[in-house]
Amino acid sequence: MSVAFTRWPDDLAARYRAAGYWNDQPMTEMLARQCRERPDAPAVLCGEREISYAVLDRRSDNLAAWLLARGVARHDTALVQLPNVAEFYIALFALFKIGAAPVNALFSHQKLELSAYARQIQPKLLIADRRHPLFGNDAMADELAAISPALSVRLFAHDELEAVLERDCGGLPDQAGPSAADEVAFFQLSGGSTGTPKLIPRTHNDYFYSVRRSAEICELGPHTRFLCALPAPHNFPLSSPGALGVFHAGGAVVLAPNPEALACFALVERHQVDIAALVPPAVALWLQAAPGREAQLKSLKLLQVGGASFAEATARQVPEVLGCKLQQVFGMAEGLVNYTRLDDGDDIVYGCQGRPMSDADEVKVVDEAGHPVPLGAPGMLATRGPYTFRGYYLAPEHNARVFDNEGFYYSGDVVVADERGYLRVVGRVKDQINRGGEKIAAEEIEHLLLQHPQVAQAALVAMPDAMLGEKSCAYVVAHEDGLKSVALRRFLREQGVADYKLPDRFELVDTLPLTHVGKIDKQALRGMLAAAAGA
Ligand code: AMP
Ligand code: DBH
Repeated sequence: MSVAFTRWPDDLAARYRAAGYWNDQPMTEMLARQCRERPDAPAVLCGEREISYAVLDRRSDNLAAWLLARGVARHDTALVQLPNVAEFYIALFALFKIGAAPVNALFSHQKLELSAYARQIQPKLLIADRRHPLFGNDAMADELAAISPALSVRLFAHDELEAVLERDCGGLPDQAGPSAADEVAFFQLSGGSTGTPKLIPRTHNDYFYSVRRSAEICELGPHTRFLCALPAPHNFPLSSPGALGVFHAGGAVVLAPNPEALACFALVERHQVDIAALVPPAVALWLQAAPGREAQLKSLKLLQVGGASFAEATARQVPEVLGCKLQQVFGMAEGLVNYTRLDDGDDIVYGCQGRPMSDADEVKVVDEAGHPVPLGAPGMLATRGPYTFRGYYLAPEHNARVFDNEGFYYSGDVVVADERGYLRVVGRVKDQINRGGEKIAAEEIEHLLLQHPQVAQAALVAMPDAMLGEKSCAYVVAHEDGLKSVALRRFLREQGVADYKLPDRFELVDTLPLTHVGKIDKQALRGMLAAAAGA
């Protein structure tokens, strides 16, 4: 049986096909085409390794055949956690080739996140890395197998996986073949605003379109050398236009383990990188490190910045200090991606977050009652289109809250639109902290804190931070005096939550402010933090 998910209504699906947005091809097609046109061109540059399209294809065949022989097949699911290494893309294509749909967890994810994903997709396959602290021994894999009784195949980097990729399978067996283009290709991760991390089903049709259109807007081609320094599974460096956009265009992806400036500058110089994607805090580090090192960055033509609010004053420094053009990107793993265009004027490029990439993106900016606000006024962003999902996986109640009856998704962003459709992100209504592009669902951390025997009440809110834009602060009411923030931090870590979700600060208080309906007044808490920061 295929993976169940909320589909687009027939009339819209027909329209997206008729307009050519959906072309009913699986994403394996981009690799097949490069293997015909430029098999020996580099696809991935990773450390000292240069992996050509032919090798990417052959190694993903080898893995696909190995998986098929072990019973992993069409419509199965997989949990994959790899760092920024070539094997990430090899595994992705291998899974596409056999029609198995992965969740690609971030390498920073820990027990809680992985368990939550496993619970939802019930994977048959686990691909993980022995160098991750969770997978040094088999305890975590066993735990995942207890959550997902279907989990029968495990494969680990840094030894076994590479051996499987090297073992020549002599061509894919007949039963191989991707899932239909209108079925789930993989699950993207949501930054979330609820207690459990949510999954976003992405089909070949919708994702491939977003990749093709993104590659076109960013003018990628066989000349492209794209630096992927953000976590590879993230929607931005994967698809906006990201690595998949590069593969579609026949260029090469240069992998960096992280956005650290000096190491990235060296890679830019060595591989003549012309486009890179960063979150705002990483840009700040690059801006600091660049003076005196301009020569290393000479090949860089375009810096894409997205994931969190980018201050206009910082944005304006990009061309002068880094010697390249800026493109702002406002996207979401759920779908809609906005870009400033390469030929947009300065006021647009520095002053807003771009406009939707597709003519078929429908965007509404509405008030609390769902009525459109006047142009230029702030309102909630709602959207639907050929690559915006129609529902989180297995989350009917949450879906009922974030979709309206026309199928528009409410992203939780507050935006201002101008008459040309350009958007400025000015606020947020979702209960989320955006820590320099890493999203934290307040509720997830509050639930964990409430499991501590000493904690009576907990509220996580954003506090302004010069570097990250926002950090997180946990307000906690304890049952008794004497509870320490170190104990709370240790408790959260023991629960197995990713480090970036650990509160940057704890405030132990006697009471929490309440709204007139008796809910915790986060607005007031944020006000208290802002006042403290201003003082
Ligand atoms: P996610 O749902 O985890 O993929 O995160 C997407 C969210 O990140 C958006 O809904 C925005 O809240 C935020 N975001 C992404 N890009 C930008 C940007 N350029 N400026 C401000 N916020 C952004
Ligand atoms: O933050 C994001 O999720 C994001 C940012 C830029 C994204 O998903 C994207 C571009 O595609």
